[in-house]
Amino acid sequence: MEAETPKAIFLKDYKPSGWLIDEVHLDIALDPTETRVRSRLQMRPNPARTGRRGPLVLDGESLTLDRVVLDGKELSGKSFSTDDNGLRIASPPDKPFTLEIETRCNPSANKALSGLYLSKGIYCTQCEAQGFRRITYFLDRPDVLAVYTVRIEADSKAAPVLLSNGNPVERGTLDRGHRHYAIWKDPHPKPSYLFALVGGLLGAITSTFKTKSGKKVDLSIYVEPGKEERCAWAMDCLKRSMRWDEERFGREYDLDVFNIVAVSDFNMGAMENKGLNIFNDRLILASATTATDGDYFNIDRVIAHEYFHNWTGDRITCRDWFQLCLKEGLTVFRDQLYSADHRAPAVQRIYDVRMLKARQFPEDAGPLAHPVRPDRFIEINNFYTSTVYEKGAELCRMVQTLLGEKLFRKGMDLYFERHDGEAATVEDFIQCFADVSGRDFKQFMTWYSQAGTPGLVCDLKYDADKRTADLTVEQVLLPTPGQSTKKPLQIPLKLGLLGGNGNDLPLETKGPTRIENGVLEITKRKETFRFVDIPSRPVPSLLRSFSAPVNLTIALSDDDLLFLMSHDSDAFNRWQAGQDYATRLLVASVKALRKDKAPPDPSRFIEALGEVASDEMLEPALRAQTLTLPSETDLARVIAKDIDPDAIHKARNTLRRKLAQNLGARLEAIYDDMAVKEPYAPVPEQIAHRALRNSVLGLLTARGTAADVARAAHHFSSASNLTDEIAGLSALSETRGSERKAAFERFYERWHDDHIVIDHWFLYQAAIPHPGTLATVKKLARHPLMSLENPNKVRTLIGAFAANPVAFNRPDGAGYEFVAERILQIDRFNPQLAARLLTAFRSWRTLESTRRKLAEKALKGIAKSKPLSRDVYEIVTRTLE
Ligand code: 0A1
Ligand code: ZN
Repeated sequence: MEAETPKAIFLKDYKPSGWLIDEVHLDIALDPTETRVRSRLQMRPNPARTGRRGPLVLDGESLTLDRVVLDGKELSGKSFSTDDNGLRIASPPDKPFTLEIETRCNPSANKALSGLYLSKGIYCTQCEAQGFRRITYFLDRPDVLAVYTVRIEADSKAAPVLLSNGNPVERGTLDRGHRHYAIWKDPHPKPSYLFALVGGLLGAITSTFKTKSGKKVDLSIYVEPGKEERCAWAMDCLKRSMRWDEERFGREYDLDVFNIVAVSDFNMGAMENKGLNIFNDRLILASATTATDGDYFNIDRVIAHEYFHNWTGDRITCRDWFQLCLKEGLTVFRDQLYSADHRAPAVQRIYDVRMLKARQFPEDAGPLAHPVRPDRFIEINNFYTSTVYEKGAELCRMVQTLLGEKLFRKGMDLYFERHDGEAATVEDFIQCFADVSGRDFKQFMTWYSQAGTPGLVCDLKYDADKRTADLTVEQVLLPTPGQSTKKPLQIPLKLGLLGGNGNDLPLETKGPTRIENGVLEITKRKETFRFVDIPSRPVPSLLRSFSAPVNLTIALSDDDLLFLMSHDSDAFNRWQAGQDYATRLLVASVKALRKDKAPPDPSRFIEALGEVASDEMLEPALRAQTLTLPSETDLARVIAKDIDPDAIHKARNTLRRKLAQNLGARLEAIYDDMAVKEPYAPVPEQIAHRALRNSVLGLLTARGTAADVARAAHHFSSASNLTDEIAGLSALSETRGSERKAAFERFYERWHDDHIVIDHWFLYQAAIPHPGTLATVKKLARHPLMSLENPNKVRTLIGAFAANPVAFNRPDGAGYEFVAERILQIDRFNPQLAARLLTAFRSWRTLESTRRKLAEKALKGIAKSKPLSRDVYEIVTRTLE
């Protein structure tokens, strides 16, 4: 908690560290309340740091200091001092020296889950971004790379498993077997944020992997004893990830062992500590009855992500925290490519884009907008955002689109070769692509420094006499906080022009326009491109595969959209056309509702959707995506101001009901056709069938006849896997009868002993789109299985409630008040989690005035509370600015 107003740190102030640490020896004696840490550091002045060096300041927080020894001599109290932020040694030698420090910390008291803490009796660490300083005094910054040797000592019974980074070196017993120790050595220099340690009573599954050069690697996944059987999928994902990185990027693993540990209390999804990844257990444990297809997919994606960090993050790390996207954007891009190789690429792209638009676009359009590489922060933990991760990935993808896959790979090879073992910058990364291609990336760099989603306003004019089509493209770059004027960007616009029969016309441009593989390069604020030899008025298909993170506008008629829905050769854009049509109808319906007017007639859209849904030539996964209407949050984003969440909900639900009423027989046929007869397996074909069948189930249940509700109830109770069970529960959660209550009761009885599965029970109750949900959530907040100290539980109940547009935005403001109170409560012990929850308020200014005022009142209440963490202080002030 901060006594003074917290201060921002700026990218422009970056300076290399005055000292370097080459070697670290840690000796850690684990104890629940008094863990002793002895650290021996081989240090030297940094030759890269010119000018006066001053005192040596080591970062440290919540530590008890017992001893400081410099080159073998214990320092007296006069030669050093400590405060809340660290240890200061007044005059360190101007040559290499050894510094020994002995401290204690208290893992049981650590509810912030940063540093060393206990999760259900397991000692574990989380050091990114600045958790290492809560374990020992250190130069806790990513550009200080050292080789670590770690000795861990603990009670043999309480912590039979002792793990750290790198390779195991030695283990042994002490105190007649009551205590024991293990020594680990990591030969790869790494920054402190990649340090990890685990100690506890854990079960494990093991396997081996042979790398492409024939080296054997021992793989282990450690979990709560008794849950080993649920690790098979995670192990399979790990091996596929290891193989994939060899084949796709030529990256081989570089230690004798690779360990994964699953813990229940974790602030994020997982962490890429060198050779010892630590995971939120919901992203490891899976079985047919305890994990949904979505869970299986996320496990695969996150295991891959953390594994890929071994090269993009660990071997090459970040010079400073402003460069976070260097490892995160690139690693997300790599995990997206991996996922795309495991399912239909268009389905993966739809998934990526849905996520980007749902999470990043609202961030970029609101008070928390920041560049992919921010230039200032108060608390770095507030910048693990969708902008850094997902938009960061889009920037890497654009580099690939501009260069083509081959050159992109060449650039990546150069990056690995040139910067291995270094702490690099975004400039270093982009330079590699400039060097392999001979192209200039100067304008491209603006993507890293300029916040906000560019608008791309397009217009196509056809001239039948000249047989030309003129495409005008204008970039609309609105101001964002701290950036009032913007520069035009370099935008790869992938496109096609569809002729009368639906085929792509050859793209011939006039003049020096760059168009390669259907990609037009936009560089100016406004520009017109002429396509020649066009026999008849074409229908434009723009931004194919979502080739850039922009908001596209082009005036297309309903007929054009229907034409694209059925003919576009780009599967992504075929789906997009359906979404655009639905959005158009829904936005018009919301307007009509608020003016008491009749909504537009959706029958042509419904008919077209029916065609796509039952088109057996189309992959079921794509059909399922097409049947999923834009979410209420998507619609709010498009409407952008004076938002009435109730009207949006009503418009969307009405369209869903009409869809089911008009397409009833067809949907019922799909429901029957898509039933999976084989035993459950998380394979693409089954997943796609379940996805289509379950989205149809949702629509049919929205129709609301007794038979529809009975279908959902039967779907729920007869399910043989969690995917179907949850689909049934979710469908019933929006109905009003006794079936809903019975289903939630039954689910509770069945799963109350499983701390992961029961989260669905909390979540689906918190997500019911009704003002009464607040009362339910208040009651659930007092449920014995609920705990604000567990981040998953907070996200699943409070987070899901805050993401429920109708309930959170109750017109009386009680939803805001409830969430604001929880934020303040959580901020006392877990600032990161509190600050993340607070981002639920980020779109408050777009609400209609009554709600806007109430949200503002709740935010101001948070802002004036004392004490506030740096984390919450930063988010609340930016949100209100
Ligand atoms: N680097 C991890 C994410 C992560 C970030 C911060 C954490 O604690 C504050 C934990 C994990 C990743 O990208 O997976
Ligand atoms: Zn990551």
